Amino acid sequence: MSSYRIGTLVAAAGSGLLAAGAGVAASALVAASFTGVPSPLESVGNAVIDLAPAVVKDVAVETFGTADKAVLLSGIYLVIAAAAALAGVVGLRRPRLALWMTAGLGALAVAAGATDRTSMLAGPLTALPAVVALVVSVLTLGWLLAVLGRQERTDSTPWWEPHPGDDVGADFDRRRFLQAVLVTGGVVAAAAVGTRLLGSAAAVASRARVRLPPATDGAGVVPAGAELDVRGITPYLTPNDDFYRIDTALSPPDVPTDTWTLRVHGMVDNPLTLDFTDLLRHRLVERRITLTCVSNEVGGDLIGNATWIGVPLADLLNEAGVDAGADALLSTSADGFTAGTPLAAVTDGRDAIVAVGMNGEPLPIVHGFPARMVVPGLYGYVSATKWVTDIEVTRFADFEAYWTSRGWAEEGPIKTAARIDVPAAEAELDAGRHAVAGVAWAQTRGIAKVEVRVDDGDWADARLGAQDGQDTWRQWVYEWDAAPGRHTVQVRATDRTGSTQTSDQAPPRPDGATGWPSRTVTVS
Ligand SMILES: Nc1nc2c(c(=O)[nH]1)N[C@H]1C(S)=C(S)[C@@H](COP(=O)(O)O)O[C@H]1N2
Ligand SMILES: [Mo]
Repeated sequence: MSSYRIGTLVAAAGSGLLAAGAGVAASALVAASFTGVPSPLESVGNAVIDLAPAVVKDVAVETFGTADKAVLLSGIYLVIAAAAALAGVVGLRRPRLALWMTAGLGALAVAAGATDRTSMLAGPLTALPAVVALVVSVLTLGWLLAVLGRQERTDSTPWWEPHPGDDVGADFDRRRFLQAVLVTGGVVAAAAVGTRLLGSAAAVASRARVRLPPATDGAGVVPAGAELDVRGITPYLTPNDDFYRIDTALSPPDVPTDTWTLRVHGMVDNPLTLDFTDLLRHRLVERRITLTCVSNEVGGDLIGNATWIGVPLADLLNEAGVDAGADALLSTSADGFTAGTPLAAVTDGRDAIVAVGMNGEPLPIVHGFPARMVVPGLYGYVSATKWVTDIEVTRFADFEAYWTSRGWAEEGPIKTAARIDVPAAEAELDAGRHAVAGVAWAQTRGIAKVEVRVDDGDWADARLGAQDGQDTWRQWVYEWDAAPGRHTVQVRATDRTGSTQTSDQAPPRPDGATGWPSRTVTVS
């Protein structure tokens, strides 16, 4: 068996890669030139996320944390690159087969694009960017193979066994091929730059124009003493850039205020459709509320505390007039995410809001611009819909929301919990006084007590930061006189209903992790 020359293989595989690159880049540009339309690559990623069994998703999140999306995208890139390079090599003897392979890849993208729930295009148009990917990559590969002088071989030799003469030979027009490579590469680069510029351009420009009116009902200043003077403790208020993010879609939808509306409908007397100006004409309240993710592990950092400005959800529901018999809100985002929230949690007097501001700014794009829900006391997956466009008053019996259809509990009240911020795990400390400190939360109930113990000794009360609201976390600190040796410190919180964080260890699924956080350190 003879083999191809290296130069031939590089030219062929490179042609495959360039063709796929052209398809991906052109289609991303087409997608970015619409508002709220994912690129086919993102659609494939979204399809993988939606189709992946829950176990796989859990393992991915556990292994890669919030980098799981980047890992997924890189994986998709690698698979496409491998398939594209292979198609190029196949094209040496079987150009037609290579084009079919490329079209097959494109067809997968078309399927993912057509079914992408995050797309704001409707009907057959949804698949448009992916169709562009298919057409551009097939045409580009056909062209590059032609420049390489490839002819269809009809003999029965399989494509991986080269015949004499299959190699790119002396008759090969090297200059013409290099020109073709440069042209294609240039188009790919230009498309990539254009895509970057277009990205969430509409939402970014729209956000820059938003001026939020002051809240009629402010949050007041943070009480003195809510922020403890302890090095390494989590700041009382989380800056927007440090706020954790959980998204089911690969990139945030592009939702400028002028295309945004919020529908409140379903089991109501007067369905509402509000545009952004209508929404801002309502009573605006400002509240500090700690948001928590159900996926947060014991001691984890999927939690943040912010000052939100928004319209009380109860006001909107009163305006719409809720029918007796409804027990749930089904909220939907511009990117197709859904959450089911107990109606009672929104009408029992707590500060559930449709938020438009976060820490004194319009909502950041990634945190739901122009509007999101925030409901104190409920994990985000059942309440905190970002880019919210639709709130249906309904019954739990009549729907399944995004995460509840994937094995998570229908209702997600936040569990009472504490977290240790300092000392760091496996820290090496000098003997003497050290702060053991962190945050504790029990939204809507409030934190009454945090206790610390060392090496299974007696529980001792930590000092609490001043009480702000019941809906925010509370800092705590315990002054520990550390003796030499290896020690484990543990912490547990008690809320104002008297219920203490349980020692039973449970994973996040289905309704939130439990257990006492601990840190082991060495003192010398
Ligand atoms: N549209 C949309 N809204 C969403 C989500 C999402 O994936 N998409 N994730 C939810 C989850 S699980 C949580 S914990 C919070 C996180 O909000 P953040 O990303 O602003 O911190 O948003 C909720 N709202
Ligand atoms: Mo979450």
